[in-house]
Amino acid sequence: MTTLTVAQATVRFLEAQYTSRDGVEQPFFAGCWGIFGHGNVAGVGQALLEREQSGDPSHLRFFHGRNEQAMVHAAVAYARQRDRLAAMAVTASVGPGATNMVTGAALATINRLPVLLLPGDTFATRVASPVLQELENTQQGDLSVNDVFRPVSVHFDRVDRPEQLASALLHATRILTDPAETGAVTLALPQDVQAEAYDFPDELFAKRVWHVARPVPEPSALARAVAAIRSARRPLVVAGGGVTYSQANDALRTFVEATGIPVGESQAGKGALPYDHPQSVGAIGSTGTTAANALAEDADVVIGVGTRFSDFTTASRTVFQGDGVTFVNLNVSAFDTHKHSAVSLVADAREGLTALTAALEGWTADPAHTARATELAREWDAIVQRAYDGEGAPQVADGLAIQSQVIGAVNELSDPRDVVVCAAGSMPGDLHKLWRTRDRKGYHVEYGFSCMGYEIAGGLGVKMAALDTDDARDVFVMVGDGSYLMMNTELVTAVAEGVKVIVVLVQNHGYASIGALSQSLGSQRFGTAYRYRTDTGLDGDKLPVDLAANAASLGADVLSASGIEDFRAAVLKAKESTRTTVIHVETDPLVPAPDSPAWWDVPVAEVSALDSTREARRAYDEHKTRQRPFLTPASETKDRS
Ligand SMILES: Cc1ncc(C[n+]2csc(CCOP(=O)(O)OP(=O)(O)O)c2C)c(N)n1
Ligand SMILES: [Mg+2]
Repeated sequence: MTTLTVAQATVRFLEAQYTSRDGVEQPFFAGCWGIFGHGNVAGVGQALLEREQSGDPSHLRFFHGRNEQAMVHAAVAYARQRDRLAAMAVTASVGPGATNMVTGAALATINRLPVLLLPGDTFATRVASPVLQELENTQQGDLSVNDVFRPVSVHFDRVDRPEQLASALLHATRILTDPAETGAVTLALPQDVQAEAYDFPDELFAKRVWHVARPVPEPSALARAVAAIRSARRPLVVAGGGVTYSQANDALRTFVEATGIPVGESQAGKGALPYDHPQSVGAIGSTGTTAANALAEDADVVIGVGTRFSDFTTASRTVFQGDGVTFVNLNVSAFDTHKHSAVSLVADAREGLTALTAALEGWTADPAHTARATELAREWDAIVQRAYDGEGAPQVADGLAIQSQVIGAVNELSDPRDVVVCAAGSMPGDLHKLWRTRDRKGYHVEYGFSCMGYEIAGGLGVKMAALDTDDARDVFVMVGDGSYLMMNTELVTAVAEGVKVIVVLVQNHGYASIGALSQSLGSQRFGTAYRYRTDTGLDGDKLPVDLAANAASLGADVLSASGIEDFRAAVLKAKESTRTTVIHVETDPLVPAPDSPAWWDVPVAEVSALDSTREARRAYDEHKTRQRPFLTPASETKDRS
C-alpha cells in the first residue's frame, strides 16, 4: 500500500502507462498541460510539483498553457503526430477553466484522437455549496458544469471517492489506447477528492503496457470484400487518417501497385501516398482535385480505408455517381465500415490491406483505368504549378500576394519532411487541393472539427511530438487573420518552451472562406469582412489592426513580407532561425484557388426577398438532385463481369 492523495495517485499512474505496437514500446502519457485555479492548484498541481521535485527522470512533465482550449488542441495535435501511440493529459480548474476545454474535447472525439481531460469539479462533500463557479441546478443536485463533457467525450467519469480511482484510470487508458474507441476521455476530479489521501495498492502504479491492437479481418468478411473488388472495372481507394495512424502507408502502396487502383485522399488521409506517386490523384470531395473527382464520378467500387466519409470527402454524397456503386470499407471501427451500405471489413488498415493484397493476387484493375488516373493526376499537377506561380490570376491590388503563391512558396522552400498545420478558413481547402505532400506526416490539417484557433496550438503540439522523437522537422502553421484573432495565445507558450514553430499569418481583413461561401449562397459576403461600421453597416475602411505588432508583443520574431518575393525570402530566413517566427503576409481575399466542380451542401433560404438568395436557391435545388442516399445493401450488388 502507498498512501497518496487522489491527484498524486493519478499522476503516478499516468507515468507508468506504456503502449506497444509492432514490438515498439513507449510511454503513453508524454506530459500534462495545465492552468491552475482553486479547482486543481492544490490537487493535481501539487501532485505534478511533487513529482517534478522528486528528481525521478520519468516524472510526468508539466506544460503551462495560456488557454485551456488551446492546451487541448496542442495535446490532440501531439497525439496525431505520434500516430496515437502517445498522448497527453490536460488539467484545468473548476468552472470556466473546465468548460473552456469542451471545444477541444469535441475536436478530439470527432477526429478520433486521444486526450485525457482532467477538469476539476466542485466539492463532492458539498459542505460549503455553492462554491465559487459552482452551477446550481434546481432540478438535479448531482449536476455540475462538467456534465457538458459527456456528449463530446468517448468516456466520462467522475471520481467522487478515492476507491473509484483505480477502475476509472484503467477504463480511461484502455479506451484512449484503443484505435477503434479513442477520443477525449474526461475524468472529472472534485477539488476535495483530489486532495484526499487513501491507501492505494502498489500494483496500481506498476508499469503497465497497453498493446495497441492490429485486428485482422474475419475470413468471410475478407472474402466478401475481395469478391466486390474483383467485380470492379473502375475502382478507387479513398484513403483517410486511419491509413496514417496505422502506419499502413507502405501496405497501401503495395496494395495499389499490385492492383493498379488509384488513390484519392481525405483531409486526414492526405499523405497516404506521396503526391507524385503515379496512382495518387490527391484530394477528393468538395475540395478535391479534378483528377480524384473525375474518377469518383464513375467509380464502380470505392474502397474506403480508414475514412469516416465526411461530407467534405463525399462532396455531400454527390461525388460518387457510378450506377450501382459499391463501397468496401476497411476500418478498425465497425461504425465506419457500415457507412454507405458498404461491404464491411473490420480490421487494422495495415493488416486489412496486406490481406487484400494477398487475396487479390493476380487481379488488377483495367490498365486503361490506371493509366487514365495517372494522366488526370498529371493534368492536375500542372494546374497546381500554375497556381504556385500565380499564373492566370487576375492582377491584384497593391502588389499583394495570392494565397496559392503563399502555399507554393512554403511547399517549395520547406523540406520534404516539414509539417504544414492548418484547421479553418480558406487555407484548408486550398492546401487539400494544392499541397504537394512528400512525407506521410507532412500534412496536418484538422478538418474533423475545423476549429478556428487550433492552428498555433496545434503546431506547437506537432513540434513537441517531433522533438520528443528526435524527428528534425520544421512546422509551418498556416493561419488566417480570423483564426489568429480568435486564438494566438500559445505563441507565448512556444516562446516560453523554446519550441520553434513558423507561423504564416495570412492577413486578408476577414473571412476569404465564408465570404466566398456567403457570396455563392446569395448572402453577399454579409458579415465576413473586418471593417469599420458606417451608416450602411460594417462596410467602412479596413481596420488599423496590426497583427505583426501583436505577434511581436507576444515574444515571437516577426517578419513582415510585402509581396511574394519578399515572402519567399522570409520563409528562408525563418527556416534558418531557431526561434518561433511569425511571417506576416497580406493577400487578396478575392482570388480563389483552382478547383473542381464539386459541391458542398449548405442550405439556402427557401424563400427570400433578395434576388441573390433566390438565384442561389435555384442552384441549390439543382445540386440536391445529385445527392445519393447509398441505401442499396451491398449484398444486392450487381455482377459487373
Ligand atoms: C471556432 C470557429 N468559429 C467559426 C467557424 C466558422 N468559420 C470557418 S472559416 C471562418 C473564417 C476564417 O477566417 P480566417 O482565419 O481569416 O481565414 P480566411 O477565410 O480568411 O482564409 C469561420 C468564421 C469555425 N470554423 N470555427
Ligand atoms: Mg482571413
